[in-house]
Amino acid sequence: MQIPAQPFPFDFELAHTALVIIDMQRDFVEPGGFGETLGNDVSLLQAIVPACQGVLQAWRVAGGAVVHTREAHAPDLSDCPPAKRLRGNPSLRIGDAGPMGRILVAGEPGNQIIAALTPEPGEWVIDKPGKGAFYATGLHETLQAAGITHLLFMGVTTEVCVQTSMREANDRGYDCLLLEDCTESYFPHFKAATVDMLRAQGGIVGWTAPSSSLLAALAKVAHQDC
Ligand code: C5J
Repeated sequence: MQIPAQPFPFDFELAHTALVIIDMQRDFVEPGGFGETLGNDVSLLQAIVPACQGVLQAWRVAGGAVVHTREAHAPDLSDCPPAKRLRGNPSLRIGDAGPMGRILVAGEPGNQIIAALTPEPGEWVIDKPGKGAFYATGLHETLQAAGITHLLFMGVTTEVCVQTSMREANDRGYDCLLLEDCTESYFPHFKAATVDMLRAQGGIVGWTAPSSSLLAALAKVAHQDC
């Protein structure tokens, strides 16, 4: 399959490609969660949910592999270095009681993936203690065992966990594409800068494309299969 993308068309085989959905968890996306409590406008993140849902649905119909990640720490915070915990907003740190349970702690209500993107059986769900999806998760080994060589990224936030994960993947040899309208930041200028820098210099980290390009390619394949 090939889709129009920047800086040039992106080629991939469905059987060797996974859709990676980064941290679409309630605490970041929903009103009343951690993100909003810190003063962020979560409506920016909520705005991408329909596009993410559309891609996820089409990707599932096509039979592609799906990875969901959550930024999540063990309840005893043994996987949260003080260097991470002690930065951020001192009034609400990782592990503190927040409006939807303990902040970024596995199993808490706010740590769950939003209902619109609930993982289905057979999809990989990765709890990651870092910003990147590859640090201390075994994700690389899982993808290698499944023969995955190409990754399509969606999720939040663009300049933090999405960008970090895409860079980690690029360094491990994956061809990566970011779906531009399926990722967002609390800071729109950070998203814009991230999208620009990822695809700069001939695709130094990877490719970017609107989800409509992917959907059109998937629809074409579905039509050929009929
Ligand atoms: C993510 C964050 N998921 N912004 N986390 O980007 O701290």
